[in-house]
Amino acid sequence: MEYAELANEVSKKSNIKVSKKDIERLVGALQKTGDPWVLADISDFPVPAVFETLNALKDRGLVSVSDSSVTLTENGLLAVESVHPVEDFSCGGCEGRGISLEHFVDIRDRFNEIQRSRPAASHDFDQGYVTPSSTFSRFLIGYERGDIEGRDILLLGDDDLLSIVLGLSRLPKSITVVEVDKRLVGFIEEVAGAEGLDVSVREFDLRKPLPPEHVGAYDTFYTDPPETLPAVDAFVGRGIASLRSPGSAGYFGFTRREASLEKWWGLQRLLLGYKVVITDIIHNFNEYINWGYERDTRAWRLAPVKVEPRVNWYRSALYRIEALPGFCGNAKDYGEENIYEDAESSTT
Ligand code: SPD
Repeated sequence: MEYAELANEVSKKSNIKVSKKDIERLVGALQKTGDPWVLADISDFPVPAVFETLNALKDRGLVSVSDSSVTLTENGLLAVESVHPVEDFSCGGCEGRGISLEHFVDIRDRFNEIQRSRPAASHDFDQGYVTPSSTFSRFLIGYERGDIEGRDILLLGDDDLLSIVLGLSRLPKSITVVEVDKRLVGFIEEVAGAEGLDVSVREFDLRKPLPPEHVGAYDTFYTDPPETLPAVDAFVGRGIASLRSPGSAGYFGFTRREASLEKWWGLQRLLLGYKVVITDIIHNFNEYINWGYERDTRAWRLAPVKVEPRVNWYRSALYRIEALPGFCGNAKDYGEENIYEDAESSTT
């Protein structure tokens, strides 16, 4: 099979830049699973393009599609014989993040308990929150890097409830949350009251520039932006604007499920423009719990097989950045603009 030609065809049809390497990963994944969501996960390119590729493979008679799965045909099996199989050699102990979960176990256990009564993911705000282990690991890596203890920390959006883990640790100097969803503001305030945590929460829409008291006021920020470049610019750019000095650090998630490598390049150019440096990118660090409104999304409409995901399939990399002398952030006002969707989006 000519993978480069197929990549061009899919790029044209989906309006998403797809490479030969992307197609090879999908073909490798087809040798392991027929579940469309797991295929999208391990193929690591945007969902609309993954599903467009499956359609193209079907047209060529290389896969067949049933009510529940996608399967390589006999011709398909012959065609993919020479492709590198997709393997998962990640460490079971740390769930592949490279950070042992066996520290601060009392905090981990208390957080696991508290988050059980959290608000459900809201479609209105494109929410899809991460597993408690992912949230806890964000705290652990920040602690390991010296970005938590004695630090002023800003969370730009907190549907992952990191403020509660930080509060339980009692290590930061201050914890501030800006969050658009009233339900989450209420939940975090309620937990903070009940557990005696020092967390300040403010309802805020990140399409607006940060109020002046938050600019240049923090040592560390965390955020998990929607995946379009304008949204990343708004969330991460505001995070950078909130940093105090060179050496201050930021953490955020960025996926391949809704972002091609072209978009990753756009993100990295944007970061370099703000004069921050990328110190870490940890593959598949964040694992998202299926959000419950799958059937109302574009991904569902495009899926060649209409089965609900049986396992968590949406993951993102964790980026860590550090500010350099001369760094600057984003103060643009996006008004009511819809900055949350583009050709690569599919879970909104
Ligand atoms: N819309 C549901 C899934 C949302 C996941 N968002 C991930 C953001 C990563 N930056």
